[in-house]
Amino acid sequence: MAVTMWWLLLLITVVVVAFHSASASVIESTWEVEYKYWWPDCKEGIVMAINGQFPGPTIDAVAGDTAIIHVVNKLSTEGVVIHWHGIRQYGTPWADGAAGVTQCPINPGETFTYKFIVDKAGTHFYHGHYGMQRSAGLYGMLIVRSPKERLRYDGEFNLLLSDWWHQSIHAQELALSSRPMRWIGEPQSLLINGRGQFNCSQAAYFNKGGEKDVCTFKENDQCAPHTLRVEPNRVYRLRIASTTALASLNLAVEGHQLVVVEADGNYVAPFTVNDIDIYSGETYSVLLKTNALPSKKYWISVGVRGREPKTPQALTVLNYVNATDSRPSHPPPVTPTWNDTERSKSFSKKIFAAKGYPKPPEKSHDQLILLNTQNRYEDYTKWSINNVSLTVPTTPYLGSIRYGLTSAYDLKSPAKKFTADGYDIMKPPANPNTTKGSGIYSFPLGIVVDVILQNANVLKGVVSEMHPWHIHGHDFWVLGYGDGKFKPGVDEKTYNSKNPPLRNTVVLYPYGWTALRFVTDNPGVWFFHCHNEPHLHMGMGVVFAEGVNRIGKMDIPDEALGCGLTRKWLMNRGRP
Ligand SMILES: [Cu+2]
Repeated sequence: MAVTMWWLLLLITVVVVAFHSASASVIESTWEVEYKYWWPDCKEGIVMAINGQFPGPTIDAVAGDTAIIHVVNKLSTEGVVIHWHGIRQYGTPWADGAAGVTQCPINPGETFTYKFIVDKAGTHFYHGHYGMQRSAGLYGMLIVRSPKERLRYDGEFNLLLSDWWHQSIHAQELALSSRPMRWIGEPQSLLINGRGQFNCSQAAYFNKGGEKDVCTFKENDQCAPHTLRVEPNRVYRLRIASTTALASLNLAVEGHQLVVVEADGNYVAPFTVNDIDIYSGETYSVLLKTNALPSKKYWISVGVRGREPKTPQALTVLNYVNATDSRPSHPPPVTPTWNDTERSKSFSKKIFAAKGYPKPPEKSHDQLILLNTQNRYEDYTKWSINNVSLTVPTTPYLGSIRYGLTSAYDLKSPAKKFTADGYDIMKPPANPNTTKGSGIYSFPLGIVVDVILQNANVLKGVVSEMHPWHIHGHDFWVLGYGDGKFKPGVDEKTYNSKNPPLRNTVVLYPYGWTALRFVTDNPGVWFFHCHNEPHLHMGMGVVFAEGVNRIGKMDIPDEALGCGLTRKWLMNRGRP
């Protein structure tokens, strides 16, 4: 019965999309990806630039538009892909841009065309999804406007937040995959729209550094922050996205309150705060009223939460048109204490769906309880889910399933629950050894799946890290958060079934659990993983296949599958 209902909903969605596209337009561009010298934090480094720009160009579309992006790989020795974070790719799973999952990396010198419908209005972004290329700066904003915008505002700004290391991603990848693992450490700088300041502060004037540590960048420098210029007594929409590799962030605009109205492309019931927490993979829109004293300037500050911050705040300035000061005449806001987890939880728990959003289905058909652990595998450090550290295969799952190439990955699925019932999440693992694998979870279409993410202590010491989990191809309802070990049959009763927010990224707090629910309404193969770049690199993810028999009939462009066993299959196609 429930299954039929979801099919009906899916059908309606398809009809609506088809209807809308009659009036929609096409956004087409060619993007050349290459390494380039750049000064993101006033110190020379190497970034992955798109058409010579860092961050990459902003896509500005209207829901229902078709995006056609020809990605030209101008890197001399490595592949590349681009993932459209927040776009569900209904009917085009091969355009999702996850290397090894939905496509082969684009070879040096070659071009791959992403063609997909930007189905959903909201604040999104795009980024590299091969190796640690996101951390090398391969990212940009993806704004999708609603033809029926319900928010009222006078202007808007995009704030794309990231963290930056001076060590190249190649050195970082090697360090993390060495035995013993060499930790990459905390980022050197935080960037706002690709701009930060290393070893100096715009606010040194007000802290211990004094005048001598004040940044001396010039207005046109690549690291010079962009000031947000506003008029008094207006409402501005700040579209904020975090594509950090590691850092959990907190953003505040001094002297102004923020009304949170959107999260991950979904409207939320508006609530007012002095600052917001934002985890990697998340986006928010906040409304800011310019009702402060217009003759003053105000700091916008971004600082680290959740890990002991060794990285200074990123700063820029909110400037009213008639302000005259050269810089704010007071110190910037202080980022809340990094380890005040209760404060972070209370922010997460303020987020509810706006009126008019569908409630989650009442019951689920399947449940996964995914234990997140840090482990060892032959003295390598790994992150594992239910004791399997994910190794993404050479042949993309989407292609191996399409053509029935069963030797391309482990056919055995990982466990749906962690088998050792007595696992003590408060202590380092009693048996630190883990396994590696490429097995996936397979679901029929039109069912409701619950996932409970369970956190635990890391290998050593009394530490449990935060993990922002991101799903491809879907939004999920965030049903709830809890402390300690999830109690099946008991903790389900605490779920919010009334107005849980729909999101594509959710944080798993230290020593706690997070529960979410989604509907398998999108035939394809979808990554679900920790958005923390080093963690994903060390195996922290799982893969969902939905509607395997539908995948078997899909018309996947051959260009997406020119590697591994699918390449071989395509070369021999039609031959005996
Ligand atoms: Cu993680």
